[in-house]
Amino acid sequence: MQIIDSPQHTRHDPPFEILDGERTPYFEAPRRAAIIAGALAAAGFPAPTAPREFGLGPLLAVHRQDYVEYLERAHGRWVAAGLSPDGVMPCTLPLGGMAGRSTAPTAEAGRYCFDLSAPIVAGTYAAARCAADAALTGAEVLLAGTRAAYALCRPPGHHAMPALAGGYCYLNNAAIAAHHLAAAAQPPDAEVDRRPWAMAPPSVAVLDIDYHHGNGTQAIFYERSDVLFASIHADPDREYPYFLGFADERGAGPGEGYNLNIPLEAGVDDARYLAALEQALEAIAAYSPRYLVVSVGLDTFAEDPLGDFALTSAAYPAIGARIAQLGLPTLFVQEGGYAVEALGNNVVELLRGYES
Ligand code: SP5
Ligand code: ZN
Repeated sequence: MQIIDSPQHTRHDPPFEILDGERTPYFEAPRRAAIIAGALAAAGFPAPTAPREFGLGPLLAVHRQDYVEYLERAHGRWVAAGLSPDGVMPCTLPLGGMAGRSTAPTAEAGRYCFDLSAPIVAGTYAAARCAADAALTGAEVLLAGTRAAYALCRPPGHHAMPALAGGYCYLNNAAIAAHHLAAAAQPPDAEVDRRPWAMAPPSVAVLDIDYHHGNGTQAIFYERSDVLFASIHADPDREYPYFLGFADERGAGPGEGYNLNIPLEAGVDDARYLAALEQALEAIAAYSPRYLVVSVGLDTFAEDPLGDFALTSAAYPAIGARIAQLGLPTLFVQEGGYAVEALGNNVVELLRGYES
């Protein structure tokens, strides 16, 4: 198991977010990554390697260029206009046909963000680029033939849409890595081997085990058949992100049938969760991908302040072991998890379960 960290992450440290109408200290804080890194070291995992820099190319394969350019300039423009140095946050949203053309800093903030949990501070862009590079470095580790890698990405990514930030996410690290793997795997040579199954395109599965639905990853791959997205999460009928993640979202066009959502009720325990995981992994096995990317959220833990599942720490080694049974080269990408006192141990347990 190769570990890749994202050392620029400390530059992203927004003071607050607005949750259910209340100003709240920012849950997705730098100490999360420090705690995970400390727990991995204490458990004897190899020392993390630094990400290599990939440039903009792999980002622009899943994000719109004007959005990435916005992320880079947003904080500077905002502060230059005399707005709060605490960070860029929308306050007027272009919904219901109010498309508009305004280029005001506050208008841009609304155009490129879907909630009040993704403020942009001075170091956000550098941190997000570093996290995406960590995921890409993990993808390269798999392409080089190593069985598994863990990218300690911060900020996380799975809520980030092609041109929208939200839910602590700016660049969709897992989607960027999954696309990189799908693009790198060479299609079989039809001239050499004409068997129908040998002509199938190389493919990647993304398994999202964060408590929240990975709306960004779903949206990015919704019309594609070369990346299967499977997600187990709190039912959006009661939980964030509310507007995506229902079971009837199955993909569209050429991607129809390549999106699997398993929304769950409150109070889900270890056994119930493992049964849902079984369903997701059976779909992934039937798809026969060449690589697996796992969006790892530990906010399924019973003590998590944002979740309502009831998983114990004993669930995580079982989840890791069951994922390992797929026998696929696997890239773990860190997403959420806010019960900080248990977060490091739960990541260690998941990865140990995978390696056992
Ligand atoms: C990466 C990730 O896990 N992002 C999660 C973002 C969740 N933001 C909104 C959460 C809604 C809060 N309502 C529940 C409050 C429970 N006290
Ligand atoms: Zn989450």
